[in-house]
Amino acid sequence: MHRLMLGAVALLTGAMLAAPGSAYEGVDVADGGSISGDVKYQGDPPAPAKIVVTKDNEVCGKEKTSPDLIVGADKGIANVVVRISNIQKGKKLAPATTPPTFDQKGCEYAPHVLAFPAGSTVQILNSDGILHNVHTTSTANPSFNQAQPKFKKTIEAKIDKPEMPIKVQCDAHGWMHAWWISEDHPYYAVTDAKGAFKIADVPPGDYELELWHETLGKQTQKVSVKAKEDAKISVQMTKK
Ligand SMILES: [Cu+2]
Repeated sequence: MHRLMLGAVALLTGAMLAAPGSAYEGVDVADGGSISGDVKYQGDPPAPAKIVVTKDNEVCGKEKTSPDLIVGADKGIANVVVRISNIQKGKKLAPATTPPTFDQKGCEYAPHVLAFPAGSTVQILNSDGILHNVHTTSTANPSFNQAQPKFKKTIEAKIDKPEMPIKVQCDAHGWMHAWWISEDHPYYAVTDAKGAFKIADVPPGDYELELWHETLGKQTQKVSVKAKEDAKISVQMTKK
């Protein structure tokens, strides 16, 4: 290829990488604040859905509680992804010190929502000793589809690009599903069993928080973070 053309291609590639919204810049954050709080169900939550198990009962049991909406005793909602949706600059997106782990146990995926930095290699375990399968529906990343027979204790899935949510399903057990969240910045959390979350080391500023739940959908909330202070957020979500 002509030298001039190569130069033009390099320029074009550089311009594409610098497109707005795609470039997150890692910097030192000395005076960061935090965002913490909880996500609660507004109104009376529906009774958890039950799933009748018709296969591999000796390992999977006879009945499962659907993981698609888990509301605790105080109405805290588990498995809500809470993330800053408009941050351009902040602490570096460091690779996880221990790789994200995703298990298949009692014919359920654990955790149900797994968030990790893009570029991570997910360690997929099979604690059950029966055949499972991990099948993702992806758009930004290649779809991953691999059976995991009992003799194969760990398989790996490298997720290079940011993408959320990535649905994960087991083709052998129709009720088994989960979500992977691949992030291009480190400001995200997944609510615990009480609906609580915390996001730390946020540079002072005004942000938009995005909350996503698989059956309750998406909503946003503005938040102001001050240096070395905790911004408390309480959000309610409900079925639409
Ligand atoms: Cu399975």
